[in-house]
Amino acid sequence: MMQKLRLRMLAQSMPLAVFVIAASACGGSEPPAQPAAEAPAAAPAPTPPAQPARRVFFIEPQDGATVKSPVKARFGLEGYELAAVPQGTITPEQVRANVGHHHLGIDMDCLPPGTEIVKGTPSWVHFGTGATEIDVQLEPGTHKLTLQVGDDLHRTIEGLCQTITVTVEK
Ligand SMILES: [Cu+2]
Repeated sequence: MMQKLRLRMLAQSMPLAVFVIAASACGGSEPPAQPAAEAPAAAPAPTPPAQPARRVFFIEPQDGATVKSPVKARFGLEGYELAAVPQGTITPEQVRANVGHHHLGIDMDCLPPGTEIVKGTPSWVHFGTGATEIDVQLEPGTHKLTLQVGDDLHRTIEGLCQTITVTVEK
């Protein structure tokens, strides 16, 4: 008799207990849970993998300058690492990312990205030691000078090229 009564009381109090737990879980955790759940979802959206600004440029001569031969040319590079080409044979797997060296094209245009500047091409000078200047012998007249960065395999890098025009006096 007593056991039956106790069971009934338990059964009656169960729904109330469940309700109280649900209410407290809802009311207690709701306000802090919302901002916490939104933060990780919103964070990646406004920060795409930003490429650092990079450029290669002539420090001298100036574009359009009138100069005398030999012409002192000096090169600047930003947002990219300048380094000498390693000794020996380099495999494509050994090419260092975001590292390159200068190439000066005389009366040449920028080559498309990924083009190998073959060594021994007369119109292109490699600066494989990491050098950043040269005295160039130029005939009198107007000349195009192109400065282009290549990787360890002398392959041109996208966005790292500048062409200027100079006039060499007699
Ligand atoms: Cu090169």
